[in-house]
Amino acid sequence: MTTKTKSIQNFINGNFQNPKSGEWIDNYDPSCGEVYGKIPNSSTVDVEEAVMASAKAFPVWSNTTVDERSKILLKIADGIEAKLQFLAEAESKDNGKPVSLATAVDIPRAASNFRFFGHAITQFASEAHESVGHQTVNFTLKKPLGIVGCISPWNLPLYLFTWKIAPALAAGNCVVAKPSEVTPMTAFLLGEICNEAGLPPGVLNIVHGLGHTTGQAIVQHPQIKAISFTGGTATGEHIARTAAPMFKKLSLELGGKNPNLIFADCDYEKMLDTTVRSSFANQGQICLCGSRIFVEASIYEKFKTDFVARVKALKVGHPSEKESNLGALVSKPHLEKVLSYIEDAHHQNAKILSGGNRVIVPGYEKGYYLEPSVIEVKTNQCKLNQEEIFGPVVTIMPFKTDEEALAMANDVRYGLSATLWTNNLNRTMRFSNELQTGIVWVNTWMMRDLRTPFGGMKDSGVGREGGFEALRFFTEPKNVCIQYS
Ligand code: TXE
Repeated sequence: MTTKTKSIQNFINGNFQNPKSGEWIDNYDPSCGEVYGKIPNSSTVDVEEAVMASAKAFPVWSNTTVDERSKILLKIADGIEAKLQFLAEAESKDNGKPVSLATAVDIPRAASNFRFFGHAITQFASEAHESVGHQTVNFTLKKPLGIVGCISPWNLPLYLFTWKIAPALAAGNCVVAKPSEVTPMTAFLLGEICNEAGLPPGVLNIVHGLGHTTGQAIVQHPQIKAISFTGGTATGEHIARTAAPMFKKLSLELGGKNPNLIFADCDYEKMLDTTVRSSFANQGQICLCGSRIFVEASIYEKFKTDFVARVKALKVGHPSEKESNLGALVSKPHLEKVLSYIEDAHHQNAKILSGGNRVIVPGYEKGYYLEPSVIEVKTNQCKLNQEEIFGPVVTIMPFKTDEEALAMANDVRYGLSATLWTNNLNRTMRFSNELQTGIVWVNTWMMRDLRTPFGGMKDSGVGREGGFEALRFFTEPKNVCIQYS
């Protein structure tokens, strides 16, 4: 198998197969804007087959010893690592991200997800409660849910796909999963790695297709007990509406509009380096990117000059070139969406300080390249600060007091993460308590310890992934109360 593979297939019951309808969707290479493959346009029939395969595999998989499950997950991690370069190139071609980024971050992290949950399941203990005086002891069984659905987005394809699948499998569930139709390649390649690692047929089934058909079929299937979803907030709302009346467990990781709060007492150079990354890593297509930058007034002009100079030095280029800091955006519709926000900036009394234009990369003229863009806004209440753009676009504006900074940080519908740059301990503690976000980074960004709870407040979603939180989500706690005499 090579990254030049034209058609990818569904992975059901350990086999690769075409969609029953015989319908296919074009798969684009964002670096050149051309179709380079076909993916199954799966229907309810394919999803049904995947559910049947899962149902058949579940009794054995859920009773497999923790040691055995752990061993298989660790082998999958090894398999991903053994194909690091191959997978990184495939991810880059499918998504437009620099190969260097996929090699350093996406693929190693996908392996870490399997390795982490392979170990975590061996430590997933349950509590016992002795009721003294009643001669009873309670303990909690943690049963796998059965068949679960995992639906992932296009920005960090294999990274987020495995972030859901690994804990689901570790906990003894069987999985019907759908990667984004925009970036399906590495999920397809994972099937072979799972077979090589000895994952029994039917334990993981990967069905490709569109959200409103294939994804919808997964969400509404009565035998699928839980949905773990990462994607847009509007899609999350729709999924919640479908799944709630069926009383499915739901974990929704949705959009973000994260504040990056910069105080004059911070370590300036470290802040500047990290802020360039937290603004534009992965072309700004990470739900954790700090897209609203608020800077204390006393250093605002200096920051503006230094930041813009650093951003102008970033190189946008073909994802395979080592010097490219930014590759292509994921798709034409997404590029157009991001551009529409930039074009609208002048209606909002905002000023483009840097970037704002498409980049034409010689030899790849139809690729979806965009300059990293910095926009100065006058108010937090503008569209640029209130809506998730999800591209290489950040806004900057000054603030005078801690109270003003905190109020603006929280004045948005989203609540995923916040970054705080300060060396003041009292401010750190006050903001950590008051910021309405699921994650607060202080003097760092995107340092991920996989044991920590990951997720957002407000319209950024419900539930937490990561560590034992994920294993709790993918299990049903059952209390057993025994009275003795
Ligand atoms: O995501 P969708 P889109 C944000 C970002 C972006 C916007 C829209 O702002 O511009 O969302 O992106 C599947 N039932 N994020 O439209 O549609 C779909 O096939 C079941 C933030 O590309 O939410 C894909 O697998 N599934 C985000 C997945 O949902 C459905 C990352 C995500 O796609 C479905 C991506 C349905 N009815 C975008 N409809 C983050 N939080 O990191 C779609 N899907």
